[in-house]
Amino acid sequence: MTSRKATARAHPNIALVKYWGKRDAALVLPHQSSFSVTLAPLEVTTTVELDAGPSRVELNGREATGAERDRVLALVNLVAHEAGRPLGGVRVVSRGNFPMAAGLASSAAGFAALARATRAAAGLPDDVARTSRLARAGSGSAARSVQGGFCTWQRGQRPDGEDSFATQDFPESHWPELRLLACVVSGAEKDVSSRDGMAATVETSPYYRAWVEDAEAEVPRARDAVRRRDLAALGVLAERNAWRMHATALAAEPPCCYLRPGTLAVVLALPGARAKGCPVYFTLDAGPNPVLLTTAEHVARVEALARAAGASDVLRCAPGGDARLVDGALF
Ligand code: 2P0
Repeated sequence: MTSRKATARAHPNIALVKYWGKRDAALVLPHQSSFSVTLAPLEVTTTVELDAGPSRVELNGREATGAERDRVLALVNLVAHEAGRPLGGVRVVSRGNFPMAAGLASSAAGFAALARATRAAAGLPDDVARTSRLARAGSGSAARSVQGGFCTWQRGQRPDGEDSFATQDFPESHWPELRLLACVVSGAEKDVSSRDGMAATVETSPYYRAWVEDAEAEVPRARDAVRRRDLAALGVLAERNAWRMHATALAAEPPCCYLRPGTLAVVLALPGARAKGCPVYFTLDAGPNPVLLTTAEHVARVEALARAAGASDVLRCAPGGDARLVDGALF
């Protein structure tokens, strides 16, 4: 046994080929593989202390309760199982450095940092596959925030999920000029969570099977575009994958619509910008706020374009590094 307390930091990620739908809700196993890039300088820092008296979980300055707290404690229980001993009550404090209104899931970075820190606090050796599987149990997309750069989360085949985790395809240094601009067009809380939206889509969308087949086939193509640092190829692919995810969700009963007028104002401005020689493409998660892909050279122009189309805030990001242990505990 080494430490009883550890702190880790991880970046959120944005999927270029999205995860949308679980084949096993309890184990968080997806129907299809997905592919993403981490977003620096956005990050979440999480400190975990074991044997800390009654369990307490604090997320972004407030006490977590109910399902949110249960998901954190369930992850700690999985670590106790792997360590082969009880870990006692835990204290968890987690804080992000980016506004929740940006609609970038802090859960991906949060569960990746929690998985990394809890394993370290329990004295378990660093192991990216195990950490990714563990993060996945907290929130699917967190599997892809354990390593930096560009990662694939393989759906896997096994019912126990042991082969469903993310691995890094390219480190952040592979494409340092790539920029991702998170554009805030609406700060309103979404009506339907990703978890509920994807469950409804799996159950009721007549397009769901086509979505799964298409997305699975897009992953190697997206990887190839990144390998070649081909923004146009990646951008076209990211846009069509986002449209297809939303089309599948829109076809659910009742329809699952994450688009808002401000979303369309930004994304419909992009073809005109491209026609004028500005390389810019979008992707869109389960929310109204688009993320724009461009290169360092064009960032100022793309930000101006997004603001002119109505974005109230624009967060400039670039590919980030691995989830890592850090000094500077939060308590
Ligand atoms: C993704 N999203 O691939 C997709 C695209 C949103 C749209 O993963 O239920 O918070 O905890 O596994 O990971 C958001 O869903 O869902 C998500 P759970 P998660 O990034």
